[in-house]
Amino acid sequence: MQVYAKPKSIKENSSFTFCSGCDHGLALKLVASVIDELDIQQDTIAVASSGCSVFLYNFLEVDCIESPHGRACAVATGVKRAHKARNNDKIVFTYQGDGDFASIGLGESIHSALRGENITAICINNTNYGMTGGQLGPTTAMGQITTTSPTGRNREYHGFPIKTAEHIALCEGTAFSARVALYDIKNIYNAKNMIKKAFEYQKKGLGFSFVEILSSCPTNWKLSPSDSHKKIKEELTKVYPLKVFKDVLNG
Ligand SMILES: Cc1ncc(C[n+]2csc(CCOP(=O)(O)OP(=O)(O)O)c2C)c(N)n1
Ligand code: SF4
Ligand SMILES: [Mg+2]
Repeated sequence: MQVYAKPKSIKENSSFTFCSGCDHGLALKLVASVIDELDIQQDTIAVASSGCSVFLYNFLEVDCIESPHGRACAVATGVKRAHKARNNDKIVFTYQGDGDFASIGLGESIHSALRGENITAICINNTNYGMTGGQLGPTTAMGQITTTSPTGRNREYHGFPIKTAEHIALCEGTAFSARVALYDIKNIYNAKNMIKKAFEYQKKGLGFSFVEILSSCPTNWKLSPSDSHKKIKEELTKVYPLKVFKDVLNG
């Protein structure tokens, strides 16, 4: 299993333009490795959205389509269904931020899962609106300081964060829902396996598959890359446990 070699599904001569230490690059590399391993590069369509995840189309060597903020699962639904109707089934996946998937696009996301759309959604949960300057997002943890919660998220003013993978698992149309992280080698390998499983379940036609990736945003967290991973390991996994929440083929 290759993790560090350049996958074929990453564009030649491209170098990631994410901030130093950002997990977006690693997450994209894992997605590309899975596409290579499943030999589906020619049959895959990626749906990008707004936020730092949008740059996927600069790096992934697969067909990509851009969607408005939050609407990736709706666009993916249309792309998947239109190809299927022409007997030209494709592997269709979204690559979205937490603000995108779980706030502005929550309706599209949940209803795609409820309908059991046979697509895969990958959500990069960096606990803030990264691209726009680190504002409080739906997944900002209690007490977490952001540019719009300078004294920390609190129950009275902001309410509680959403546990996305758990919510998606509750939808009857969901075939697979898991949360992973990328702070060490063991977790990186596990993340890759979970992404692979999500794509395989789509290939089998089992329904909506979802992987939430706990990811670093060193720039907005104002932490070094290694302290960002420490924060994920020691703080965020307590709020957001790393787990498979639903797997229709394994109980
Ligand atoms: C309809 C709409 N509203 C707001 C924006 C501005 N906007 C662009 S990126 C972004 C934040 C994205 O945050 P997230 O989805 O968590 O992705 P991240 O950058 O953290 O990876 C916002 C609010 C937009 N592009 N379109
Ligand atoms: S703002 Fe955050 S999520 Fe966006 S590229 Fe920089 S570190 Fe990554
Ligand atoms: Mg985000």
